[in-house]
Amino acid sequence: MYPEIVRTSKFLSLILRHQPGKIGLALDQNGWADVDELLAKANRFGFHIDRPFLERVVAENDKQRFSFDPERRRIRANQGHSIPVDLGLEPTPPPEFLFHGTARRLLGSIREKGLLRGRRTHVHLSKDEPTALAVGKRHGAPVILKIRSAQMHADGYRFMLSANGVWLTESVPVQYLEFPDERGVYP
Ligand code: HQG
Repeated sequence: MYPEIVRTSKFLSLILRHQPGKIGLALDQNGWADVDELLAKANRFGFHIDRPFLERVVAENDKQRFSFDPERRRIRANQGHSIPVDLGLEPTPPPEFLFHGTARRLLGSIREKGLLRGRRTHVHLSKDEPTALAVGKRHGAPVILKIRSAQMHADGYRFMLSANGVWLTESVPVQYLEFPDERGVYP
């Protein structure tokens, strides 16, 4: 993404996922912010965005992190929230396996506790290994865990698919995780 789009995408992620109050904004219970209000408050805060540029940030976003409502009057983040919002996503049966990219140094804790959502509302899972690898690299030397998601679903765990293709669940107990050996092969 063009650097100014990256910078604005990061700012919008902060405001629309974590800290709307930083610019005096409030999200509704479904995570929506009024576009005119967002633009006015961002500008007053000193972060300059106009409507055409916002349209570009949404359209050209590498991960399609944001959506407009059908009238294009409101905007929200598609996933990644730490504040509780109801995205209205239907529980959806996942594929047989999903993947989670993380850092090697976190494996001890993950082996003990499974995957926990931390400060976000959900654990985020990827549909393929390349995507999981990119997520894991954000945290350090990466490792990809394989999740027996169909088995989890059969055992009563709920999964949801975000508007931008990220799988969300509340936690992944350790018995559904497969850890790769040193060659990256799963047992
Ligand atoms: C780890 C990005 C220790 C977990 C990505 C991860 C994603 C544990 C970190 C989205 C643990 C949380 C989310 C345990 C989990 N002990 N560590 N028991 N359980 N962890 O950033 O999944 O670019 O909150 O493995 O692409 O890395 O922002 O979650 O390493 O879709 O749009 O705790 O954020 O998208 O880190 O990333 P994060 P994530 P955006």
